[in-house]
Amino acid sequence: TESNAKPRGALIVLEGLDRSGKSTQCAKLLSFLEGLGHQTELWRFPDRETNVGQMISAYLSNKSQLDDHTIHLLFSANRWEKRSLMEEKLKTGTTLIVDRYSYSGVAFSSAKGLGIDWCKAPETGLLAPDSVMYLDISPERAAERGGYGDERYERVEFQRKVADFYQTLRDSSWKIINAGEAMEEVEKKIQEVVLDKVKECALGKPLNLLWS
Ligand code: 2DT
Ligand code: MG
Repeated sequence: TESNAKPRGALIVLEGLDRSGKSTQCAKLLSFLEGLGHQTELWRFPDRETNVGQMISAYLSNKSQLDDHTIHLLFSANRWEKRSLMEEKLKTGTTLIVDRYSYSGVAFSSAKGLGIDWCKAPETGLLAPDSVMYLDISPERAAERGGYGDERYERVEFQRKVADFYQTLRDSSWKIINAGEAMEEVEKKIQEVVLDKVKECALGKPLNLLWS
């Protein structure tokens, strides 16, 4: 059909602890892909621009208190409200680089003590990434990098728990990138992975759903 004529974009997700370098690498990846002429956008979750996102932002900066289940569902709702636009962008050929996704959702809430299956449930039916890259760094090493801000979750002991849940969540398709290496090395590794994926998607790799 007409709508299948255009090669689709790839859904690329970067995950990792706070201060693992995700945002820096996402920005570098965006200019790399744009430089090659690929239609690309950089997204991030939480998306603090929406109404739901503003509630999340207030919670993260300790301006509001919410039950752990409630904030979990808001993070999920924040992805659901972007789902149809995400699908449309991918299907019309835009590659999306996404800074945090459902894995952050599950890892952070599980680290607070919520059941992992309960955490995964509201993510079911969201679009599955074509590639998950995990920027691997120890919580101690991450904390040394200019330290944390004063948002919720930015504490070494908590980040250690988050790292354990990321371990539990990851499967063999994840690319584990050593984020302790020089920025340029990390950048090159990410580029290799992404170029392969962008090609696969353009050649018709089907878009899948979480968690299957
Ligand atoms: P940033 O510092 O990247 O803005 O993230 N988080 C994030 C969750 O607890 N659940 C989620 O679903 C997502 C996407 C990770 C702000 C903090 O929010 C956490 C760090
Ligand atoms: Mg942060």
